[in-house]
Amino acid sequence: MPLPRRVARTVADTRPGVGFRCGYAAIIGRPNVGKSTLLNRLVGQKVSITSKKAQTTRHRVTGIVTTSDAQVVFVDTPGFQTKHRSRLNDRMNRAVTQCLADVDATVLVLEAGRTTDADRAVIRLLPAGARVVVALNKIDRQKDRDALLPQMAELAALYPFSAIVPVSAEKERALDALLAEVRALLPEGDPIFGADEITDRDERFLAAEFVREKIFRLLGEEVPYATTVAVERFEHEGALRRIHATIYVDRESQRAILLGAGGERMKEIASTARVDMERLFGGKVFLEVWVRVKGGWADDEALLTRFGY
Ligand SMILES: Nc1nc2c(ncn2[C@@H]2O[C@H](COP(=O)(O)OP(=O)(O)OP(=O)(O)O)[C@@H](O)[C@H]2O)c(=O)[nH]1
Ligand SMILES: [Mg+2]
Repeated sequence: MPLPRRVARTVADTRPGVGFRCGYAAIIGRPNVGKSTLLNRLVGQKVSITSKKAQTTRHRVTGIVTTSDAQVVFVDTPGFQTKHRSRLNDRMNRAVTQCLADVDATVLVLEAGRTTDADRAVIRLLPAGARVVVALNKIDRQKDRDALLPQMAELAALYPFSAIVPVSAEKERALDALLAEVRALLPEGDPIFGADEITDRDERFLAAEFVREKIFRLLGEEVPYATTVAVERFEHEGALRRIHATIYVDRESQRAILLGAGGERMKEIASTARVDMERLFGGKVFLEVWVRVKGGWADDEALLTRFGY
């Protein structure tokens, strides 16, 4: 799916013209470094799901930031991963490399204080001549700021980065400085999206993602990775949205874990997902969630395509 290059019809609150910059910026990095948290904090709303577990993000998700002098279309990507092989993981890694070729700039997210082999594998993906800003994230965990200097020196030797900015996505520290560095790498041009647009993903996609987020947050280590979510029906009834979602799992035993005793866990997944939907969509949501077993879905090319991967 190519990134759209359309020109917005009406752009309120912005002053396109001389000095206005606009473009796409990929957010890449190994799993769990805080890419999606960073995207959400830059945008000011949750458009990309997050959790403590690695490999939460599975799709390319855009988050649009429009200021008086720039529009940056950030593209969150799945954590690039080198350990587990499945067709799903192959697709996710491919989404990262394709995205790198399509964007004007890249934000490489690393954890402040440590550069791992997995980080170095991501740096090797960077095309020669790419414009890349490093976000050294989670500085709130870092007591000693001087400890970042050797890491910054090592990074500078690995790739000619345009800038290295220590930030905290969660505590919203230095995000303006990061945004300014990204803006400087974009071409001059008019905005692509309207000033009030925050993502190019539709409500149907976001609804499925919010359900998936709760599974990642509420369940243990196994089930989230064996799970995908599809929205089967999405209907508007006046101001009410009526949404029917299905959670697909790999095995029967996982269905029982998802449901929990008396269906309690399922109820919690659905009710917390509904709260997120109502907040983002700005209206009441009726959400019904079913669980189905579809063995081997993560290695079935036809099913992966049907599930939007
Ligand atoms: N302390 C601290 N934690 C953070 C910060 N940013 C993100 N996190 C945490 O890091 C964990 C992973 O965050 P995500 O945003 O889901 O990470 P990701 O890089 O998108 O992960 P994948 O999608 O799995 O590749 C979550 O528990 C976040 O709360 C930060 O600035 N400080
Ligand atoms: Mg993510």
